[in-house]
Amino acid sequence: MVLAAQDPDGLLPVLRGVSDALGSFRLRHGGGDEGRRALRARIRDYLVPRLLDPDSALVVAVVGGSGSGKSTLVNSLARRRISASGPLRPTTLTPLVWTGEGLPPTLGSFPALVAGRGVVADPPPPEGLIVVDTPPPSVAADGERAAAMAVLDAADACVFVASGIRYADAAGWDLIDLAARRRLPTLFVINRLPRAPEIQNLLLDDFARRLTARGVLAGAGRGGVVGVAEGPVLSESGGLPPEWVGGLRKEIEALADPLARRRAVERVIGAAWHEVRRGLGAMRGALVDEAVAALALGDAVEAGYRAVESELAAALRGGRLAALAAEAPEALAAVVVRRSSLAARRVAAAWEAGPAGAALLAGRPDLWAHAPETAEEARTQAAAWAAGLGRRAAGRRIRWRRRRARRQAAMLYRLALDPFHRPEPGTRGSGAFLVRAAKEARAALADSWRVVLEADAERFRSLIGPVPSGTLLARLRLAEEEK
Ligand SMILES: Nc1nc2c(ncn2[C@@H]2O[C@H](COP(=O)(O)OP(=O)(O)O)[C@@H](O)[C@H]2O)c(=O)[nH]1
Ligand SMILES: [Mg+2]
Repeated sequence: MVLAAQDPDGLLPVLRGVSDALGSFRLRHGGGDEGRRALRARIRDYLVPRLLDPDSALVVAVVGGSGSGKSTLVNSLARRRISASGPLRPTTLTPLVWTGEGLPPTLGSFPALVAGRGVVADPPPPEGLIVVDTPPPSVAADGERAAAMAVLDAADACVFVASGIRYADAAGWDLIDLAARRRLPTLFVINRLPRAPEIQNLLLDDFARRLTARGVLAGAGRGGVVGVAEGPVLSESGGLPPEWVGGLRKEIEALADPLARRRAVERVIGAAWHEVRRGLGAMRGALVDEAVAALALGDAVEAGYRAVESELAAALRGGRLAALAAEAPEALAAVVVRRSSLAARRVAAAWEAGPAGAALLAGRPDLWAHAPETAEEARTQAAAWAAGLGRRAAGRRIRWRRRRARRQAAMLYRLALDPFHRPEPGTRGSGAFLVRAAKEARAALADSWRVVLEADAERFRSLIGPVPSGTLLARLRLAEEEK
């Protein structure tokens, strides 16, 4: 992917657009949000800054298990105690950047580093390199992700340090696999080897064999694997005497050779590019799954609440709620509150049947009943409806005396809830007018109940969130990809 490295002017806007698109949605229902975040981070935190400045120093992440001697080796190379090392574990709690040219932009997502904590410039590191000492994999940077993995995500090369006695432990394979997936030039160090050369050779050969079997060691043999014998740690530098790490220093300095460095960066950019392209394909698929899941969840909400709305309106029209005619408006509120619970239960039952819905319901027993604020909303609506009856009953005869108006409103209340009730003969005012007004009042009551139910449904809708659009799908494409 040399091409990618040579045409940043054309690529950068495309990559930034894709990164923005990736940041504009969440995969809440179909899964894959971790992948979305990782893909965005790869573009924003590695590809874009690296393409902007492909010739800046190579960022070398020093990673490995706790107590393998990473910090001691970094101090040995610096010949000064720049990184705390010690028997208490873990000693290194945050990444330490040893750099002669400030913080590289690829490490810009570490707030502490950006604030200048953990950045060392004196003495300068080997020319062309920025060396980053990392905490062991058990130390998280943000949330659950290991800080060492996060540094490795930002690096251009890797030094993996294993302890001479524990190199065969499973610990660290995640780091090794990530470095291999990113195609980072990687130097494998077995540290603290026994002094006897024949045992050293045995261990180095065995380690190389294991790495080759896992497919993470380029080429056969021991190229890329370096041993460092257990030596005396000097109290003033916190590292081994310089001659103990001569071999390691040579290997690390070889990474800094300008030609090798450029080739390495191109290779890593190429791998990132490939990963982004493949990741975007997967992301488009995940987005379609997300849309399908969101639509299905939304359908269940519409079906649940709409059905209850129309059942309730039909009951009112059919006189099945006639008993309410003798009750106060609070009883009208109670009816719609109970129906809200019924609708909520229907939605929850439908959601529970699928994984996306079940995930949204988890830990939310409240979703099986009406929302707490629905009772208040129902009371407000019922009171407003009842208060509006006087005006309806009066029609144009607004000059009625107050007592008469109250009587007419009460009649309308009764008629609206009990459509088959007929005013007694002799009631003043036109019977036909009252029947018409009652029909309108019924419609208004059904409308107010719909408002209450819709408000109750809102919490389900907001849990679903927006349904991804087709436009978004189109934005998750690199321009050069075939449509
Ligand atoms: N004697 C001796 N001790 C070492 C050597 N390498 C590391 N240690 C000790 O092992 C402990 C852990 O080392 P450290 O560099 O903090 O490990 P890290 O967790 O990988 O950074 C410290 O007490 C070091 O002094 C070595 O080559 N010789
Ligand atoms: Mg350390």
